[in-house]
Amino acid sequence: MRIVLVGPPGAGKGTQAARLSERLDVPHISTGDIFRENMKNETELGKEAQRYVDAGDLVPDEVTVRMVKDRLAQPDAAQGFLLDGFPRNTAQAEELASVLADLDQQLDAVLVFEVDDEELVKRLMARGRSDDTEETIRHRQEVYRSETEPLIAHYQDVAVRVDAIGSVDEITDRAMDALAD
Ligand code: B4P
Repeated sequence: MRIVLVGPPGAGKGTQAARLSERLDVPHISTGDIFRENMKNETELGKEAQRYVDAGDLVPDEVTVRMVKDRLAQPDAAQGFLLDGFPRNTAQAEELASVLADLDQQLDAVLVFEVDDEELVKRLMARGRSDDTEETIRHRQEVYRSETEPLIAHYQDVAVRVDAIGSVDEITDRAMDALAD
């Protein structure tokens, strides 16, 4: 299966992607995790990404797309993948479409996680990652509304909405049900 997870920051994409990738036996590819790993190890990519992640801005498409193309070229992604946090704007979606077209592949589903803003702030403040300050969270929400939300219409043929409020187990079950439909 080739699946994309879309949702505002704190919607639980990372939480659910880890569980879904295990159930579906496909690799979990999180652009946020790859950036954080590179920032921790102070690689060139990490240094390039740091200021954008800290500010809650999107890392430039050129950097992000190159990174995702490299990851998708690895053998474990040949039979399927769960993309968590990519694409995050229409330019990235077009790049992904062109990579998949070259391989004669297509997306099976785009899961859209829905959570209201107040619940998102509550979750992220409780987590307390370095980019989880109230100001940065609000900014990431704005970036989501302007850059990422238009993807839902872009993917209307394969998009499925998932109510992402409830227990982690309930949401996994809803996502699995949505994929089975
Ligand atoms: P991401 O790593 O994608 O982070 P996120 O959207 O904030 O988090 P996510 O939705 O995965 O929430 P999580 O499961 O952790 O992005 C971080 C930054 O990286 C971006 O701001 C940007 O700078 C950069 N970036 C990433 N991808 C990019 C791209 N494609 N292009 C450009 N830049 C990019 O859950 C959040 C919290 O909620 C956790 O504490 C969790 O325990 C809790 N939670 C989860 N499910 C819950 C539930 N059901 N109930 C209560 N709490 C729950």
